[in-house]
Amino acid sequence: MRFRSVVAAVIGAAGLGLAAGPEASAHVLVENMKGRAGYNEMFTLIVPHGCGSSPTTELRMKVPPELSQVIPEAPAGWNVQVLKRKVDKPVMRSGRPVTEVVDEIVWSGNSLPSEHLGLFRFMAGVPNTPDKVLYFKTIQKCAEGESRWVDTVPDTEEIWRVWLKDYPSPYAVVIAPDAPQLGVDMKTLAKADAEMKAKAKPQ
Ligand SMILES: [Cu+2]
Repeated sequence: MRFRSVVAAVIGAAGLGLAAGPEASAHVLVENMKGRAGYNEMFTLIVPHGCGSSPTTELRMKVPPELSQVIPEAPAGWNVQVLKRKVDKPVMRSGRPVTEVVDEIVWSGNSLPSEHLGLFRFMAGVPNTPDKVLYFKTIQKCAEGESRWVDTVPDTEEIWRVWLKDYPSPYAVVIAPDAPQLGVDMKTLAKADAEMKAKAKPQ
């Protein structure tokens, strides 16, 4: 039962069409499980069902420290909170040092029936670290009980082995993109911008 329910759940969630039955253990995952290096990427946390048949009332998602500019969406009827934490050493974000980073995103204040699909989106800056696995450990609180999707595998193991765990953490693997997000690298863009401004200056 166990292995088949994992496969059914993943196929259900990935296909977004097939919601796995309430008897399958609940899974939360990141759509596509990928993030393009250097992109401001749109991520979707997929909640294909609750804790057994109990509806989901809160999602608390840990944000990988490598991500920058994390901006969540509040689906209709849900509250969203961005919890921050102080960092010992300032880190660069958007070209300037910051001493606080986003730590968790909390969606709450609503009830998602177990037989309905929930999509919780956020945008985030993906680090330029291809092949890095970013874990989005998530605590799914339900009207009755909770599911802690926090199991991971060591970097030395293939990521797909996380599906052999009881409560696999949602994750996304950083991949090398085909092209820069804006279709041009930032250096070339900055140079063109400087040229444009120089031309515009009254002689
Ligand atoms: Cu599941």
